[in-house]
This record gives sequence, C-alpha cells and structure tokens, in this order.
Amino acid sequence: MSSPTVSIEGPTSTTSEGFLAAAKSGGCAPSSYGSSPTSPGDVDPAIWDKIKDHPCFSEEAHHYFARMHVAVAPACNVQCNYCNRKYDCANESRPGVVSEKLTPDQALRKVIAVANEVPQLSVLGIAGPGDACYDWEKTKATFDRVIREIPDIKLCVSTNGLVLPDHVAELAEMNVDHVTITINMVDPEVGAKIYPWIFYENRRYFGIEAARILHARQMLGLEMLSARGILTKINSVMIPGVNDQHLFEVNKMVKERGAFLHNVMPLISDPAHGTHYGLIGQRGPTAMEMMALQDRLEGGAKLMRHCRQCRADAVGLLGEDRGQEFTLDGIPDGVTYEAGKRQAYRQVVAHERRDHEAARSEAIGMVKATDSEKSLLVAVATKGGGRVNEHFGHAKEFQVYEVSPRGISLVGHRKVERYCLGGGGEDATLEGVIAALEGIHIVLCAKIGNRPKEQLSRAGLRVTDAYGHDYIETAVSALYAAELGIRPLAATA
Ligand code: CLF
Ligand code: SF4
Repeated sequence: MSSPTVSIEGPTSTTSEGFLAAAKSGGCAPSSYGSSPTSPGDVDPAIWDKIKDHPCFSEEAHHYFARMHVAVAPACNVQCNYCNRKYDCANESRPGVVSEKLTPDQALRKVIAVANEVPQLSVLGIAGPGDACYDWEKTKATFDRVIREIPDIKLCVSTNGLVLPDHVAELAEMNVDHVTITINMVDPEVGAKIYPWIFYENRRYFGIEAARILHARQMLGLEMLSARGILTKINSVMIPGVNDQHLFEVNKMVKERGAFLHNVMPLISDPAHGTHYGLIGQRGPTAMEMMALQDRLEGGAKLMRHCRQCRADAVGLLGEDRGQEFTLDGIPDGVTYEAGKRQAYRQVVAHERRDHEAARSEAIGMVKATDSEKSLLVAVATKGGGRVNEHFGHAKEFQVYEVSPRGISLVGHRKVERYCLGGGGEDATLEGVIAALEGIHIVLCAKIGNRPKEQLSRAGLRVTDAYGHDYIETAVSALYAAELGIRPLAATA
C-alpha cells in the first residue's frame, strides 16, 4: 500500500506539503484563560491523555481533530421546549436534527467509510437524534461493533441524564470516558418552564414533578460518573428570561459534583423549526449576551467556548459538517477499515502541535508582559490547524479570540453565510457578515479583496490579511502589540 499523505488543514487540502512548509520551530506549554484546556500544563497528565485528541473536551484539539455522530438513537424520554426531532434540513445545525437514521450495522459501515476518508477523525459520538441512554441497546450495539474494528477511536455519549444512572457501569466497562449531560436547571420551578413532560419508569410525569425527577437523576448520574473518573461535560441551553441567571447555580452545582467542563449554548429558536419556543416567540440570546454570561461564569466550572451545536449526524472538524458526503447509498457494503491515513495524520499533528505550542507560549508571554488594560476581540477566519488560513469570502464562521494582559483565549465563534460563491460576493450577504461581527475590533483572514475590505471599513470594522497562514495566537499578539504602539500594524484597512 502506498503511504498516505495528510494535511492538518480542512478537507479541501489533502497533501502534506502545506503543513511541512509551514512547520518551523519546537514547542512547550503555554497558558490560557477562560476556556477548556489547551495544553498539558493546564490539567493533570492522566486527564490530558484522555482529552488531548477530543475536539470538544480540549479547545486545542479542536484545531486538529474531528468528531462524527451516528444517528442510531431516535427514541427520547423527555420533551424539551427547544426540540422538534421531526424537522430536517441540511442547512440546519442543532441537536435532535438528522437526515438519515441508522441501524448499528449501518452505523459501522459509515464510521469505517469516514475513518478511511477523514484522517482527523478521533471521536465517535452518539448524540441522538433522541437520547443515547434511553435508546441504549442501539447505542451499545453500535459502540461494540465500532470498537472491534477501530480500537483507537474514542467513544462519546450525550444524554439528557434521565436514565443515565442505569448505564454508568456499562459505560465504564466499554471504556467510554467522555459523557455529556444536558442540564438546563437545578431548580424544578425553572425546569417546568423548559420540560413539559418526561417519561420515566413506564409513566409520564408533567411540570414540576417531571423536572424534580429529571434533576435528581441528572445529579445522581453526574456523581456516579465522577466517582468512576469518567470525564463529564455539562451542556446548558441559555434561554433568556427563563434560565439565563439561573445558570450560575447550575455551574456551581455541577462543579461541586465533579463536572469537567460547562458548555453554555445559545437557544436556537425559529418558528419554522416547529419547536414550542419557536412557536411562542421565545428568543435566543445575542452573541454579545452569550459572551457576557460566559464571562460572568468565569471562576466556576471550566467553560467550553468552542461548541458548534452539532447535528446528531455531524461529521468533520467542529466548524464544518461533511455528513452529506457520507450517506449510506454511497458506501459499499463490504467496506473495510484502513488505518494508514489516520496514523500518518497523527504523526504529522504531533509534530505540528509542538510547534504550535511553542508559538502560542511565546505569543501569550508577550501579551502578558504588556503594561496595559486594553482588551480586544479578534475574529479569525480559519479552516483548521490553529492558523489564519481561510479567505474572508470563503469563511462560514469566524472564531473569536480575546486578547488582553490576561492572555489570548478563544471566547466563541460567529456563524456567517459564505460571502463569495465564485464570481464575486453579494452585498446583502456582506451586510449579514458585518452584522454577525458585532462587537469585534479586528478581523484576521488569509486573503480579502479590496471591495469587501472597503465595505467593512465603512462599517467601522478593521480587517487584515497580513498574517495569512500564521498561527492564530502569533497573529493576535502581533495585532495587540501594534494596538499598543509596540510594533506597527501592517496592511490594516
Ligand atoms: Fe459529539 Fe458531544 Fe461527544 Fe463532542 S459534540 S457527543 S462531546 S463528540 Fe461538541 Fe457538538 Fe458542541 Fe456537542 S461541538 S454540540 S459539545
Ligand atoms: Fe430533543 Fe434531546 Fe430534549 Fe429529547 S432530550 S427532546 S432529543 S433535545
């Protein structure tokens, strides 16, 4: 078999030359604030070993590694007011939504096909489209099949927690060491506004009684996982006016019970989705409201700030979804796993990560040494590898970094409609991009044309492609230094 070639960037690049040309120096451990662990120095070595290739549990890993979900678990025992699993749209991105439900055998075929084509793949998650623990037989059958064929893939489960305590022992036996529980409340009065009913032990419960049972089971499940050393992430949906202030109590209580990360996500609400909240006009938070709440939660359970609210059949790096490339009708029946591409990719990434860590450490050291109170929000167009490597017009999202004397940290992302679809961009689309970048001080991208640059400038947004293909932290620290007058900032509009 010929030796496979791999790249650390997104799916469009499939050779190693780009990476090899870009790799420059050696590495060490930097520090960061505000988000999930980014380097071995941030956590206990045994924990780092578990999270270092998990794109959700480590912010640093999400630059290099991909997850895939298989939609094998359609049944659910809870009704959330933000969920309607009947809705399906390829452009929609939210939990509970899938295009193709799979049996465990079909799921195995799909995982093998993806592992052969997506060398970044490191984690198989089951996140519905219902509840992975309630639809347990299918979840377990899928994991059993996949781990026999691809022993080094990480298994990950996302659940509402209602029947989680019944399956903790089996999760531990299967070496599932990452579990997400969606916990939106720790007060049943708040819970009754989010969950109209639950189905538990062959009975339907409503209102506060339902929320009380759900809360007790979630806390028990979390405690049981923590006692076994299984890493837990708590997802909370921020619902303005319903639980936004209450999430402080949630954060405190899950931290006390050993939660590893807390991921606060914005409510996605649209009448067209047919959810209860969508239909009654319950709004989601703005990007700035989300960031403000996350900032206020700092100091409690460590926050995840790079979540992309994936579909239950998502495939790829967190900022992308390649699910449509891997539909069952395009996967041959007897497909077999070929380990070569993933192994080669891991070798390339190990080297690249050392280099990146050295650059990040240097960049963070530089901003920490500045004598300033200034804080900047920088939006970065990237397609992976931790570099400024996406064209402005091709970006479907911007990662948002905050830089201040406290360090450089990823604090969120802004989804946008791709401005350039070939042959120039639409003004209306650009207006949407500008609106999505509310509160941003400077935009970094690999390339931008004069026309969008001028329009951004007229809207008061600075943008530069002077740091194209640099590491993000290196570019951000250089911008910061220029803002403070330490070095001139080249090529800003
Ligand atoms: Fe999937 Fe969830 Fe596992 Fe990740 S997603 S089951 S922990 S492998 Fe990740 Fe997607 Fe956010 Fe979930 S970005 S919605 S946090
Ligand atoms: Fe939907 Fe998940 Fe809530 Fe079930 S637990 S209703 S699948 S969001």
